[in-house]
Amino acid sequence: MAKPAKVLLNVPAIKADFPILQRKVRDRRLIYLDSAATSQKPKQVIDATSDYYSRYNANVHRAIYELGEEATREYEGAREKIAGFIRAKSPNQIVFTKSTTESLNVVAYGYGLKGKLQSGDEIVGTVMEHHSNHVPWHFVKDHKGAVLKYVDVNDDGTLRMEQYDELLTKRTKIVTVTLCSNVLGTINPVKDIVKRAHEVGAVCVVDAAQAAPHMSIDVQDLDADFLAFSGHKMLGPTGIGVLYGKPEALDATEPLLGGGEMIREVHLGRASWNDVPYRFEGGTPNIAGAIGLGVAVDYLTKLGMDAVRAHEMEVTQYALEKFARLDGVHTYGPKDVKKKAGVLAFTIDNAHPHDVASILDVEGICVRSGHHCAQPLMERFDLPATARASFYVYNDLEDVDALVAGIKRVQEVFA
Ligand code: C6P
Repeated sequence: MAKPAKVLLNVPAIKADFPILQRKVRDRRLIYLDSAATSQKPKQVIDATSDYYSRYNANVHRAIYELGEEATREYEGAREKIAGFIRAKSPNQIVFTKSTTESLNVVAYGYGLKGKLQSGDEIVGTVMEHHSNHVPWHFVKDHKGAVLKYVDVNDDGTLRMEQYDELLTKRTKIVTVTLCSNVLGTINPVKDIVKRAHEVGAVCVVDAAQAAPHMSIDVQDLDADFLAFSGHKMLGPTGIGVLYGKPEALDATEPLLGGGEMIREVHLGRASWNDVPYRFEGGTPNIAGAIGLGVAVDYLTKLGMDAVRAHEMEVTQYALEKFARLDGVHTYGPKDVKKKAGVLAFTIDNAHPHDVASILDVEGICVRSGHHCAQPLMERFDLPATARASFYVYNDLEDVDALVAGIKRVQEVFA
């Protein structure tokens, strides 16, 4: 029997809000441990998107009739909620994109490639970034001659912070880092990294894809210049993401997409841009997605982000203790839950991670296996792949117990 959780979140009540968690997989209770890939959605979010389509579907910022005004009000209302959620000074600092990937590409293209960077200027990333925070900077290297440098990771999965002392120079123009690793779960000291970037006159671009869903973020306190996250990992719909930027950083960024809504005036052969954030939202946006994300933010706010984080710390701590007692099972990343989010990458001796995930699937347990779109990190740890369990608000200690029982089953198969 799992020990009862401290009452941080009312998990049974939360589970009841998620229609998918009521279904069975292979005749077993669904145990969803892949929220780092994408979270499940509560009925409040599902209803909000369907309500938009069934009651007030119209384009935004274009129509003066009632439906159009209603859609615009809800879409802009979502922007305000998201600004409040990350404590941005103004909703105008919130750009809707389709994902973290798009947000980071907007910055790499518009600030890096088309912005003020010169050949030989340096971009400092880290070895633990997701491919979305590697590849866009490769474009800046390939097309602008920027030089890429990386901070390495200690064996315990924390960043080698002392390397910033050597890597940050007057040539550094961009420092980029993930707030939380999608493999190791490491929560990085981003406030300190932003400060160091500013000391050499660089901007800091923060990937908050794995942080925004799980902990409270204060962009003013972090002092980040840009910060990116995705709606679908934080109970919201797929196809909606956010780019936060300081006004001066967004002003210095060229738009990636040209088209409707992002312009002030268009003449044959020339055009001028609309104000931020609309300058970055060319074309009809994902209106239902933005509205759904606004409702996801309401849901998380009601739970309280500090309670969300405390709950996940408890589940992760419990999992780490249980895993430590399993012979032949290895976990990666910090063991101290104060430095780690609810992401647990693991390997089992003599079992390929894909086989681990397949056997767990038979038990109704969803975990991800593979390189987790973090190949440079896997190379650093000399691992071809790992399995990965990741926890969210609807997971409890019983889910961890089921995972541990599933791992024992895997070990029996490969004994
Ligand atoms: N990581 C995972 O299973 P998108 O796909 O654009 O919503 O998010 C990209 C992304 C960027 N940064 C980090 C730290 C991420 O974890 C992700 C997405 C998922 O780990 C899917 S690969």
